[in-house]
Amino acid sequence: MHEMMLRIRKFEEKIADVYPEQEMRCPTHLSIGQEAAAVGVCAALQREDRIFSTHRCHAHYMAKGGDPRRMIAELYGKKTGCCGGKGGSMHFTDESVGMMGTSAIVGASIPLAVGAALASTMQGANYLAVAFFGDAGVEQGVFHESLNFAALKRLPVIFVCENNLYATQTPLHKRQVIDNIYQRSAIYGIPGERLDGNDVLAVYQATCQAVKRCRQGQGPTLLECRTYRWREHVGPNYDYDMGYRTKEEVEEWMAKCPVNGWKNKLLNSGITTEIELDKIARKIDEEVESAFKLAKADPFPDDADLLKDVF
Ligand SMILES: Cc1ncc(C[n+]2csc(CCOP(=O)(O)OP(=O)(O)O)c2C)c(N)n1
Repeated sequence: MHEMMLRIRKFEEKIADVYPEQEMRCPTHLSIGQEAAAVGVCAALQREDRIFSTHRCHAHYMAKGGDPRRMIAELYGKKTGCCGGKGGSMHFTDESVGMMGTSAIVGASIPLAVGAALASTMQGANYLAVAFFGDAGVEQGVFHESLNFAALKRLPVIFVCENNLYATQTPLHKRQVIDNIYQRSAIYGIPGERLDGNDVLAVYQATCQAVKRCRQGQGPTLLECRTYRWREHVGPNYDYDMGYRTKEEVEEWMAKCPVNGWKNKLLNSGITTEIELDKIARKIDEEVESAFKLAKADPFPDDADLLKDVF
């Protein structure tokens, strides 16, 4: 889990570094600071399990086993990208690892995951489905319809709300009267839990429980992972100057960095050493360099194929 969180962090930091070069021609929403939710959840899943994501989908794709080299090619709009260069940052799909779809429509991942879980049940298949969504996703009516239906049919679906406290520049308390996302599960008769979304182990353990319930036919679970995005809503920069949050608040959350927090726990418990972790970090640095170099050199889609697989 440490390696995957660090991989996500380093790939996204590199995206932020090169984004101003204007060679990535898609908007990009970074998850720097939120890595533990993606990694903790996906570590509890099997390859055949299916996930659905949002505009902020890089971390989910990598955590589910997606190929970062194909991800970077996608951001550069190249033929070798996970959607042939036609999806860009907000529309990753890769059936080979169960990344079934991402949508920039707030809340859209929720009914899609419920549909996949219904299909799994109807087909007698073993896979379960996960919907990742932000705290604004619960403001969509479809959140309630989906939870109700999934609870009623006891579908194998896990609802994962990454509550980073903001929807673009609007804080949670200006949009919702009560700060109780996880408790909304109760009205549909399913379990709901609030987690420290920066604690990868806590997220992993809660997801394992939810997975168990799905596999035993006990139906859905709602997990609210409290976390924080360090960079601006869309784009590579820090946004202290925008006035909707303070530098102090961002720094407070940076001190709760999910990557460093877990790294320190591993070191303090003697499970690993600085030398081992340095080796992992160097290996990832090489992956990053190679992925960007190859992706930049890759060809764009052929003109004749531009309308293929576009819907
Ligand atoms: C249905 C819909 N309404 C509005 C938007 C514009 N929009 C894009 S992202 C966003 C906020 C998303 O916040 P949240 O779901 O909490 O996710 P986060 O960006 O914090 O990860 C909004 C309102 C949209 N994409 N879709």
